[in-house]
Amino acid sequence: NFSLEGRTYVVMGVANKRSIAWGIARSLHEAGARLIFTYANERFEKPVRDLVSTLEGQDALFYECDVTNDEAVDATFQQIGNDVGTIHGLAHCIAFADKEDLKGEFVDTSRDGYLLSQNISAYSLVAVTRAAKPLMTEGGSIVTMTYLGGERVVQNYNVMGVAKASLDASMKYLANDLGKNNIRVNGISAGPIRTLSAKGVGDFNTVLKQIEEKAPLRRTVTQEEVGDTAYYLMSDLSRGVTGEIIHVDSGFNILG
Ligand code: 0WD
Repeated sequence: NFSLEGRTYVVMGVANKRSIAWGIARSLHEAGARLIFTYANERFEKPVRDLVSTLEGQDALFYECDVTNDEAVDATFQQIGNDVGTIHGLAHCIAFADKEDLKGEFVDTSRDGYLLSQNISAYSLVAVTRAAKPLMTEGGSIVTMTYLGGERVVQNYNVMGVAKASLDASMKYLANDLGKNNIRVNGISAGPIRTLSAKGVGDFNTVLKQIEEKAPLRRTVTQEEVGDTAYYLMSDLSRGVTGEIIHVDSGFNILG
């Protein structure tokens, strides 16, 4: 039985209906999960609540959580613990870099720009995993969102590629630490999808077109397809899988 009925998952990073986090939320909802949403600041509260109100029968909870602030992260998960007790997993769908660092040459990246993207896009996984761990008393599954630009050079991805490399390595070290608690940690490497964050990447349309022309499946992927892989990673179907990166990218990563 691979239903998520009776399980609770935290989804971090819904900004709007195009967000990958929203695709994940819908897949987990359809599998019967109870959902908890966190957003970076109060600006996102109403839009996120409005979106979630479209999920029939979902008794969701909402919390503000700026992942750059350790106290905020700890306080959020403490509050979640008080409100629901045990959680069974967490979807980390958060990244940020200055737009000016997502074009031109990587060599021009400033120290501040580099550290900012590492802070929000990579260290945040460590901080939220540490805070969520005490709530995963029955074991659990943590899923983070990564991209091919962390494995090899992708034009314009620059500072975010380096942040994803750091995120990927952090995911593996966390998987090693938390395995003894029966908590699995994995990444989904999604192909390019048009979202708010993707707007910041220079020449994104060319990236999408390249997938349509060259990827084995000859099409881009959807938030729903990423969501269903997250569902697999949250469910017991994937119980032997940890420290892994699954590419949901129409096969683009196999090309030389
Ligand atoms: O092509 C794509 N869209 C891909 C995205 C391909 C492969 C991977 N990804 C990754 C992204 O790098 C990111 O890790 O998927 C994840 C989700 O990205 P998304 O769905 O493309 O982007 P979006 O809908 O913009 O959500 C990202 C959210 C932020 O939205 P805002 O509007 O605030 O930029 O990350 C969150 C925020 O909700 N976020 C934060 N959350 C908490 N604290 C923070 C913060 N400090 N900063 C950003």
